[in-house]
Amino acid sequence: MAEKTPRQTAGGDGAEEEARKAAIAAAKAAIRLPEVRLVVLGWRWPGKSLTGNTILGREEFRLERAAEFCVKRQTEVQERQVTVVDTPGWFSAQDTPEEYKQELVRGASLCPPGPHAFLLVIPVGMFTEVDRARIEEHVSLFGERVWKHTIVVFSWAEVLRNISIERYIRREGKELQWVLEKCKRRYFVINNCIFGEHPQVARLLERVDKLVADEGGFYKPEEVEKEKKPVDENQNSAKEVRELGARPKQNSGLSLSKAMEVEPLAN
Ligand SMILES: Nc1nc2c(ncn2[C@@H]2O[C@H](COP(=O)(O)OP(=O)(O)O)[C@@H](O)[C@H]2O)c(=O)[nH]1
Ligand SMILES: [Mg+2]
Repeated sequence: MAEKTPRQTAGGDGAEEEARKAAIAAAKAAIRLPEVRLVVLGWRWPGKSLTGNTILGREEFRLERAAEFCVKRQTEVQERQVTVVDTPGWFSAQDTPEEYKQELVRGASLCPPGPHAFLLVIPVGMFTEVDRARIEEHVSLFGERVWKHTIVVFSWAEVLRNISIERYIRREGKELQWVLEKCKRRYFVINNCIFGEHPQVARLLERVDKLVADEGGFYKPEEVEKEKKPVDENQNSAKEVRELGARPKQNSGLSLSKAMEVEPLAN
């Protein structure tokens, strides 16, 4: 470590300022979180739980259509303590009962002091205005700041076959673009057909490092509570718990092909 000499401090010229900026940039680039806390979001059945398993490298989350509660799991991944909170998600084609919304929001407080990133899992396929609106409705339950900590994770990417993810995004149009713009075009293509040792998990965790460096920390659930109006308990009169026979979100007409490795993008 170079010591600061009196000459350097007294100077205050452009060179010193440049050096200071370079040091900050280097420190930012070198951030490697020893502990990573993630919350997985999305509608039901796009592959949230499987994405959680891919990240943890173990079958920690059950793949169930009628999940009702958030589940937290922790393990060491590449010398980091990684926590994943899997959430039940929302219904793609019907209203989400208030109880489920509250459970969704609870997910963020399950990994104190707060998640570094929310992984919004979107299956590659047809993406409609309804999908966009439902993402907006449910992600916004965490407050506007949640977008600063959100990374879109594309699942079912093997259906793309020879189409690049960039082309897919362009082709899907403004609804999907809207979601990507909300999270500063942070996205990652995960291959859930690959289980175990694979560089994709390290790359995803590096994305989280970068997000934390860029956005200056993690998402704090309590700050968002202040930002939002308190939930009116009286609104929640419909106490009956509806049957959770959620159907899978229909994927696009793109046919499922042999699994291919989809490299995460360098952006
Ligand atoms: N081929 C393929 N199947 C997937 C992918 N992601 C999830 N699945 C399957 O889709 C179904 C739903 O996955 P799950 O993780 O339980 O969805 P969740 O409801 O969002 O948690 C399961 O049968 C998974 O095996 C993927 O990327 N590719
Ligand atoms: Mg699940």
